[in-house]
Amino acid sequence: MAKRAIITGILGQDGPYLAKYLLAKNYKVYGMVRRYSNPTFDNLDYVGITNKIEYIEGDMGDESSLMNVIRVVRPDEVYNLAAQSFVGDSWQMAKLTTEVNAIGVLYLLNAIKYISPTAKFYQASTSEMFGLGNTKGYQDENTNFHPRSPYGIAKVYAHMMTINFRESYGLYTSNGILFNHESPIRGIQFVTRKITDGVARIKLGLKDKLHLGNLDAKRDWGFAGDYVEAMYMMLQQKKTDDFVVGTGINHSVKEFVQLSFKYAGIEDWEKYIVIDPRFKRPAEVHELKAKPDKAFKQLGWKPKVSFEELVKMMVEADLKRVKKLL
Ligand code: NAP
Ligand code: F7E
Repeated sequence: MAKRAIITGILGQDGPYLAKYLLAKNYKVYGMVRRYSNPTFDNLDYVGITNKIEYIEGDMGDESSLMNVIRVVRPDEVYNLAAQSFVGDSWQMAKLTTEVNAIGVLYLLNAIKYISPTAKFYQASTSEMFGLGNTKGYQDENTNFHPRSPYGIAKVYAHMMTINFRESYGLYTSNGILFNHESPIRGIQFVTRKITDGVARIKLGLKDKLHLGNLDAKRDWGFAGDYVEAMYMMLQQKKTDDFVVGTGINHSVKEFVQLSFKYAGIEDWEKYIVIDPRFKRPAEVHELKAKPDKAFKQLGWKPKVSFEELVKMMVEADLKRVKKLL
């Protein structure tokens, strides 16, 4: 019989890539969606699987809806990707971010514990939990957490609760501590998509300037399509565990900007950039760089798409998309 997987956050960036990966492995994939007035399936359309998913309603803020999802699906695997995932908004929406990203995970773990205790659980943890954590120039599974945003703080709660359900009740629960991963279907607020969309609009004459915040921040950026493979691999291990997933190489926002303009054929990029305090954060995470040795060794996972290939892929996709608007 086909294995059954539930993906929460199916309409976001990672959900469609993971669903496509699991469908290729013959899983029956259920996608949890919250109630919408006007749902958009654009990201699933982009990867070409909109009609291959079974949709089920549920909201991370509503415990009984999560109980119902687990009761109806009786999953073998649960991938919890749902979140208020934009760090920048989490100061203005700290309570909502906590309810969805922290308490929602407790609800989901409880639903699994009571209804489907043999289901394996993947939690989307994040490098934002490290924040200013002790660093030797990189972060790995032993690095301290010192989150800098309500987003990061809520994710630490969910991370620890995921470990606690493993230790207290013997559930198969695993945290993937993923560093930034991007793609042509990345949300438009995140800096990479904001840049590649902005560059495409500038190139095609629809925009004059690109307003950005801190250009010196450094991130370890990889391709989302590669990272969902690590999520799957974590749930296939004999022993449940937590893993850092990243490329091990970081770049500044400025480097991302320069390269994006270069791929669009624009050399004098500086004249298009406006440094805008509205996009600076109350507390910044200045630099993140993964040391993903454990994932490389234990999971046998490796990223395939380089930083340069990622930027090129995103610029080309946005040029194509923006051309259709002309
Ligand atoms: P994303 O594009 O923002 O997708 C998140 C999804 O969660 C959206 O589809 C959203 O639904 C859904 N959601 C939000 N609130 C919800 C609620 N109350 N109930 C049910 N669903 C809700 O995020 P992503 O980039 O795919 O990331 C996936 C997960 O990995 C997130 O948990 C994120 O925090 C974590 N993460 C991401 C990265 C990264 O670099 N991408 C790195 C580390 C960890 P709507 O479509 O309705 O808004
Ligand atoms: O910012 C700087 C900003 O919003 C990256 C989420 O997926 O990855 C993501 O969080 C950096 C920050 O991603 C702008 O200050 C400069 O230093 O693209 P971002 P993030 O905050 O790293 C982690 C791993 C997650 O878990 C999250 O869910 O870029 N930056 N200027 C800017 N950022 C934005 N958004 N907009 C700017 O104009």
